[in-house]
Amino acid sequence: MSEREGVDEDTRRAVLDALATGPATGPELAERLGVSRAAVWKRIEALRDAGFEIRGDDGYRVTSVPAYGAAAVEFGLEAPYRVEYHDALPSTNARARELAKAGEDRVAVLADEQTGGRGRLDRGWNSPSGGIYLSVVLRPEITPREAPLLTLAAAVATTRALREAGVDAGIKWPNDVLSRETGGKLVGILTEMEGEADRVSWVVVGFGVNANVDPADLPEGATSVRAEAGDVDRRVFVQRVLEEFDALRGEPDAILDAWRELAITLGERVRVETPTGEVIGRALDVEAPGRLVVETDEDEVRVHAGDCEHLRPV
Ligand code: BT5
Repeated sequence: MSEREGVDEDTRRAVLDALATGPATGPELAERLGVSRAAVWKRIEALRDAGFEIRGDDGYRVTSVPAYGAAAVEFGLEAPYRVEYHDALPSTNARARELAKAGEDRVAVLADEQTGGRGRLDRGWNSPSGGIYLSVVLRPEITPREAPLLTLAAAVATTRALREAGVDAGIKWPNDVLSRETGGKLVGILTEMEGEADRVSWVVVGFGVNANVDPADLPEGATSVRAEAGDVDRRVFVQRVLEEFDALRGEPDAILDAWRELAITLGERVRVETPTGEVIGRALDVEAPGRLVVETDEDEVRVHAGDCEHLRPV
């Protein structure tokens, strides 16, 4: 069950945002937000129930934030997303698709674990408790062709958050984030959408981050933040991902520049399995909306989608 049921959504978020900026008394909050004192009090009590410690002697002041959860991630979040949290879900992307089909926008679905996590091409995604499973619902004004840029932006946002957490992460085209130390996969991104030829109706961008989990619970070739740099504060990590992702959205040039800077694929010899065959050569560049430019023995080839493997130089 989500934490928001039965509570007025605007008041809920407004009280959280007001508390994040500093202490305020009940009457001050009521006046600033244009609601009754009873509504403010009800909201404060609901936050306490959700695990916040809020002192009330000299104006309400947050003295402790719960480790994880919807309100915990929304508290101090500098990006316009409502957060929905579940202890367990089959797949946060599946839940996000439901919300998208119901017309929602700018929702971030989070789960502590997934029981039916999905990768691309219907592959599975191991999702033990302690990882980060995050799916963002958006209704951007873009064409379906431009949607891969969002996947690149998601990879950039996660890589930045990982580096802030002390992990030496880099991006492998198109959407894997790996450890540059061990080569293990830390993050997978799955973008799904619905729309017509010229207009996207909604996009769901799903992030799977091997955060505070043991590599023994992951497939071979995977690593985790815990193994590379020690446990991370998932609340802060999710906030940073959402903030970086939101800042990049709608800035195609900034996305591509940032992607190039964080990529480990450019300059490498690669083998890319595409739907129409295999391409082997040197990865030269990435172009909008996410094509990889590969220099083969004969030609320069532009690859739209596929699985990419880095080869040793010959
Ligand atoms: C991906 O697929 O890398 C995209 C994964 C997206 C997962 C997120 S979690 C939140 C949201 N909800 C979902 O249901 N999905 C999204 P792909 O490139 O196809 O990689 C899948 C392959 O990676 C699998 O076939 C395994 O070999 C391997 N794999 C599975 N779980 C993994 C893990 N936790 N870490 C690293 N590799 C894994």
